[in-house]
Order: sequence, then C-alpha cells, then structure tokens
Amino acid sequence: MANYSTLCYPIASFSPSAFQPHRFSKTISGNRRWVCERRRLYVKSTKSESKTEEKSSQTSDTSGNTSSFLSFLCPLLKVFSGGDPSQERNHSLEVATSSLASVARLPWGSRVLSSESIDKQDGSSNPPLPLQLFEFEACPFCRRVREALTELDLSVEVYPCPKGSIRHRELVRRSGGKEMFPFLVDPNTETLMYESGDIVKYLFKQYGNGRDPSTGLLESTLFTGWMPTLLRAGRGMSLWDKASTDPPPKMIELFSYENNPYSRLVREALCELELPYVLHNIGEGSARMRLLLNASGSNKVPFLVDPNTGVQLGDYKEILAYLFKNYSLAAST
Ligand SMILES: N[C@@H](CCC(=O)N[C@@H](CS)C(=O)NCC(=O)O)C(=O)O
Repeated sequence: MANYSTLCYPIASFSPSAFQPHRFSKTISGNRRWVCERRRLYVKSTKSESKTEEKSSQTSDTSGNTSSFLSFLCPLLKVFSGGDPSQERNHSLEVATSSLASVARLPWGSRVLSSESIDKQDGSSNPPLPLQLFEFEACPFCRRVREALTELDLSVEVYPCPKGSIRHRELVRRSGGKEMFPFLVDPNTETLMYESGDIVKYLFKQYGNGRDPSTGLLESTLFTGWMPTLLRAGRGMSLWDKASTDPPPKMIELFSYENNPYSRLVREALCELELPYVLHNIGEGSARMRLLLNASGSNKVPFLVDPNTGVQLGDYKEILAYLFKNYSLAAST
C-alpha cells in the first residue's frame, strides 16, 4: 500500500460535509475519511478502513479486469509496443499510425458540436471549478469521454493512471473503491463517477445546453474505439519505468483536441510519465481559440505550456523530447 504522504494530491475542491455521491455513481462504496486543506479535498483511510478497502478493491478489480478486453490485450500490446518511449522514434511511423487512429475515430472528438460558442472568446464554456478526469490514453472508454469533452468544448484536469501508476490509481481506488477508468470528479456538482457511457450522458446533461452526443459516439466504442489502442500498440498505457516519481508543483497545460494525431502522441507521453495536466480542448469552433492564439500566436495544436520551467512548445517532437528529458528519474535526482 502506498504511503499516505505520496497521496496528498488534490482530487476535488468541494466541501467534504457536502459530499453526496451522484445518482449515477452508485458503484462508489467504502468508508473514507475526507481531509480538506486549502479548499482541496484529499482522501485518507485509517488502517482498518484500508483493509476493508483493500478487500473491496480486490473484488472490484477482478470484475473490472474480466470485463475489460483491454486487460487481455495488454500483455500482447506490450510485446509489440516499441519498448522505451523516451528513445528516438521512427517519426513517419508514429505519425502514420496516429493518423490512421484518427481516421478510425473520424466523426468524433474533432469539433465542438454547436457553433454557438464561437462568439464566446473567453473560454466561458468551462464550469467554475475544473472537472477532473482519471484515465489513461490507451483506454477506449476513456477516449469516449475525452471525445465528448472536445465536443462540449470543456477543459479538464487530467490525472493519468497508466498501468503501474503510483499516485493516481491509488487515489481512484481510495475515493471510488476500485481501479476502473475513466473516473470523473465534478466538484461543481459534487459528483464522482465511473462508467464512460454514464459520464458522457452526465456531461451532456450538465454542460450540453440541450445538445446530445454526436451520432454513434456512445455506441462506437465497441467498434472502432479499440483501433487507436491497437494501431498505437498500447502507447499511453503503461508507466515509463524511468518516470520521475514526484509530480511538478504546477500543472502542465496542453492545448489539444482529442482526434488530433500529433496531440495524441503528446498525451501518450504525459500518460506514460504520469504527469497531471490541464487539457484545454480546442476542437473546431472552440471558445478557447483566442486563448491559444494569444499564447502561441497560431491556431495549431498541440501546444504545451510548462509553468514550472516557463517552457512553451508547439512541435510535438520537441515536446516529447522535453517531457522525457525533464520528467525522468535522472532529471529529478
Ligand atoms: N464499462 C466501463 C469499462 C471500463 C474499463 O473496463 N476500463 C478498463 C480500461 S480500458 C479498466 O479500468 N481496467 C482496469 C485497469 O486498467 O486496471 C466503462 O465504460 O467505463
């Protein structure tokens, strides 16, 4: 069991006394003690609670794993995946496989569903408190949620939970009762949720202004949702063994949209490094386009801002090189 000191990481900004699981979040169970500090909420278990949770999570992990085709695919994908993600890559192959993945998901996650937001140049499509998504890049169910976020023009704090993740998986297990992804925390409505289909429906109900998910988004996961995972040979699935163990003090920011092939490569790296980041979705018609133009002088994604170092980069190759160099164990010692 991980040390509590490694778990002091914000997961929600609402008052613990007001906490009520949302009606969709019926899978959330277990006894937890909520510790509030500086308007942020942390989860801490007593020793006896930890035991109960350990048991309950073992049970739920098993059911999650059996229901997950990806869990079966993982060992297979690991054989084919190109090993150390920090090594120099064949960039033609990288871009080709990521572009094919984008073709597989062509109708989803590229544009904002309504054109209303084009006039809102201030990014006001976001709720007052940031949504928090615990996920991993290669997971097709997480992809469906990220696609919905692009279509709704919502930014989100992403807490990557690759296999082998130390910090974020533990938080999900402690707050939701099991390791299953995606897991959404919405501090605006005090909601914690598993189940990608429920999350997508919730997001559209809560933030969709009467819009519905684009045709096929909910059903499509079973058909082509796996394609990016297979084409990318499981990139964005497992923690890099040389990733820095401490998160940086400030959150990295990434301007991206879900189905952009170059942004995918960057999100994979952030996931493999277990680096939390603010994902500014900038699909076609996004209200945040002005923010991106102001920050980078261009409307191109990906664009990465690291407030810890002041570095700003718009070239995916440079971003990959920067992330693996700066957030490796070697750099942090
Ligand atoms: N029905 C769930 C399925 C979620 C699911 O199976 N997620 C997999 C990843 S794709 C998972 O969490 N597996 C456990 C793990 O990665 O440890 C949903 O739609 O969200």
